[in-house]
Amino acid sequence: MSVSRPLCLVLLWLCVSVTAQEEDTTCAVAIMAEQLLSTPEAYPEFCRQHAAQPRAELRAEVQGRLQAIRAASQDALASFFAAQPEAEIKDWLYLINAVHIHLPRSSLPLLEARPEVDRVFRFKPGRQSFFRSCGEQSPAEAGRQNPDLGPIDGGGFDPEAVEIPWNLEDIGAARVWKELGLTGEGVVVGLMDQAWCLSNPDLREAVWRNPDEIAGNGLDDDGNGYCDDLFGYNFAANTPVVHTPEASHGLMCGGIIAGRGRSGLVTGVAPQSQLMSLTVLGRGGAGFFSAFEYALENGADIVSMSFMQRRNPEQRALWRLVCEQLSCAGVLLAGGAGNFARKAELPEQIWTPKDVPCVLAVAGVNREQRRPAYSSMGPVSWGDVPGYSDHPLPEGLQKPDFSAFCEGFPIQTPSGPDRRANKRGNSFAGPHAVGIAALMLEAAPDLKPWQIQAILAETARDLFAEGWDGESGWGLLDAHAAVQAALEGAVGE
Ligand SMILES: [Ca+2]
Ligand SMILES: [Ca+2]
Ligand SMILES: [Ca+2]
Repeated sequence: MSVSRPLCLVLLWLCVSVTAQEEDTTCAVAIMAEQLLSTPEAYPEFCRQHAAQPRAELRAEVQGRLQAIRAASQDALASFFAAQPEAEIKDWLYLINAVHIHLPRSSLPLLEARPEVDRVFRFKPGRQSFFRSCGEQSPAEAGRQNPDLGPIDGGGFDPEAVEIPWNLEDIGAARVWKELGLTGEGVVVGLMDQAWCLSNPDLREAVWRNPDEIAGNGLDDDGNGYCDDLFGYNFAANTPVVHTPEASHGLMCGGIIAGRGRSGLVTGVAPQSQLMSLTVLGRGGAGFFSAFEYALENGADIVSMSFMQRRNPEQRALWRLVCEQLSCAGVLLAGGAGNFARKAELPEQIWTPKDVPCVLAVAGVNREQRRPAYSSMGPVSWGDVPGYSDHPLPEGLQKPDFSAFCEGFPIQTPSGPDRRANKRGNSFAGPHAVGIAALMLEAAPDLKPWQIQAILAETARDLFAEGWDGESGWGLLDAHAAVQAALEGAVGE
């Protein structure tokens, strides 16, 4: 029994030092100086100021503010591009105000010297990982297609008609379905992961569909910048194909969030939530920030992130900025805390983006509520990260946030649940938290991400040393207590 491979996935940053032998054109990502959150204190201050604002209203307001900030930077950089006709803009994001450019190497110093520009990252063309890939599709990818799922038949979810495995009972999800009648209905989860089997019988009705897009006609019918994106998008391969008929990490994680038990055995914490496919893993990983923006624009409430990036101070700062700005717009981010306890020393066990304060980092426990030896521990430090330098050691930042089950329960395969329960890793702890958050959002749709984080911490069942500890965080998640608190209006701090 081995830790499922992507659980210990290390996505190597593809930033390279460009040598004199390389071609004259290079690829750069310029991070603009102007951002919504400009200091480390700006995020907690934003949370305080917007605690009572309805989440949908907040989402629209923040999106507008972010777009206005980008527009101002575009105006300011117009003279640079007018003087550099060979510079080609590939994409411009607003969630983090940044532009992806191909330009002559000789123009780089001019770009770096612009007052509007904060930092410039140089990459090999086609190898940056923030924006969606602009590389050529491989023949294998070009031959793949999404399945025709046909119309959604609805059919509801009856918790009395399905077998419920121990993890869903012990985390308190079954009580939420049976006693509170909540199943995650109406909540959209962005599954930031590998391609997965959309035609799985337990999940096909959980597949989110873009209501204004027509698949397979080669057109961007809804004008959102993505052609044929009926189920989401594959940002790593730059194609709308998010399906694979094979078993995958994405399918296993999606099953823990939304598996709805058509085969008689339910696997999902929130069995009537929807899964929007945000395929970023593949080809080493690409398009993470483009995928966040897609999630925001297309209605995702939560993004599940069961992956980790190697820690790098400069890029940790970028991830923190983009995650905090997405949280300001009302989108919750969560994932497993990692499987590096035997491979790394403290405080290096919880990698990016689960080391970001607003991102739920979920450690793992087994059925006996013990910590497996691989489960990453905290705290983490931001003391050496340029632009932040907060949460220094010895106290550090309290990560993980809490714990969930990470092994010993049925996992989805393309044909349905596998009862052998032989997969393990914290990639499976994270989706438990995602599912509980979906139940909470059905109960209280205006809860902001930071309020969900606080309620989950307050209602977790304490494990190990009293109070927060570096092994389990605030303890084992309790879906029933968390949803009950959400219903009672305990909005957290
Ligand atoms: Ca589209
Ligand atoms: Ca289309
Ligand atoms: Ca404890």
